[in-house]
Amino acid sequence: MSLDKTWYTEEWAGQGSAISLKIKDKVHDEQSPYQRIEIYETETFGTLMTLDGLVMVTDRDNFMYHEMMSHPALFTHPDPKRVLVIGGGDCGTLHEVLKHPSVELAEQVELDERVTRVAEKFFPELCESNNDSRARLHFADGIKWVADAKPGSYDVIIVDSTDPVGPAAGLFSETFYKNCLKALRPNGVVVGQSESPLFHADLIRSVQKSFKAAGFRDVATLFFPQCTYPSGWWSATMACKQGSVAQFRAQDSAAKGFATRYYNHEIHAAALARPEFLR
Ligand code: AAT
Repeated sequence: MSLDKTWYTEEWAGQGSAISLKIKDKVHDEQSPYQRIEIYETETFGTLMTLDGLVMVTDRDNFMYHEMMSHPALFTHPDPKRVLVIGGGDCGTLHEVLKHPSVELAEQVELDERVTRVAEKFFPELCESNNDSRARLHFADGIKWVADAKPGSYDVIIVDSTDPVGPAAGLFSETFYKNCLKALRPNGVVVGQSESPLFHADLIRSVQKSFKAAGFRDVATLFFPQCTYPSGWWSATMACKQGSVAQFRAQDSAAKGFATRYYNHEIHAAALARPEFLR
């Protein structure tokens, strides 16, 4: 339901709250085999993509999400060379991953090819690295991809998925995490978007428990702002096969030779601090 037709409104189911963005125009609307993909031009957040009526990405604030989904995991791994991104069809996470010079291969496995094709047209800066010789774009189910992966295929797995309903539900399960553990090399790190700390604390606890039950040695949740996602506050939960997720290459991070707009080594450390209600 919209306030009126110049506003895009996403009601946050069961939370008695919503976000509204003032729109100038709707520039694309299609039903793919998997979901409805809509693109709006907003007054103050640039281009907006929604999937089944839910905000996926806006020009103005996607950097916080994409940077926090990638750099903490990549600076936790001692030497990330082979990276798998599941979902992430707008290619924003892939773009961040490819900023790391150690990365030799970055594979993205997105269910819906149309999300990527539409992003190439409307979010060209997120898709800027799609032709990097290290990037491989596959269009397939990430759950099956990981189940079928050769053991020890990846150093880092990033699960940049939609909310835990429909085809993404299995990306939040212990079985999937077990398959991630198998697909990772010995120093492997996995990170998945884990929804809003304020609205979905139970989901965060269950993701942490499932990573542990799947056999990961250590688990931690990172917290960061994401103003167009439900509650405006978001999380990513990271787990490692060995060592501790609190240990990261802080010096390398401080001396990173690439630009970011949110992430830095201090933000990384701060994002690992747990609010009292989530201890
Ligand atoms: N980069 C921020 C955008 C997303 S979109 C997440 C993507 O996950 C979608 O393009 C969707 O098609 C894809 N996806 C869902 N299930 C699967 C699956 N099983 N295998 C592969 N890809 C999948 C993240 C949005 C966060 C939402 C916040 N409310």
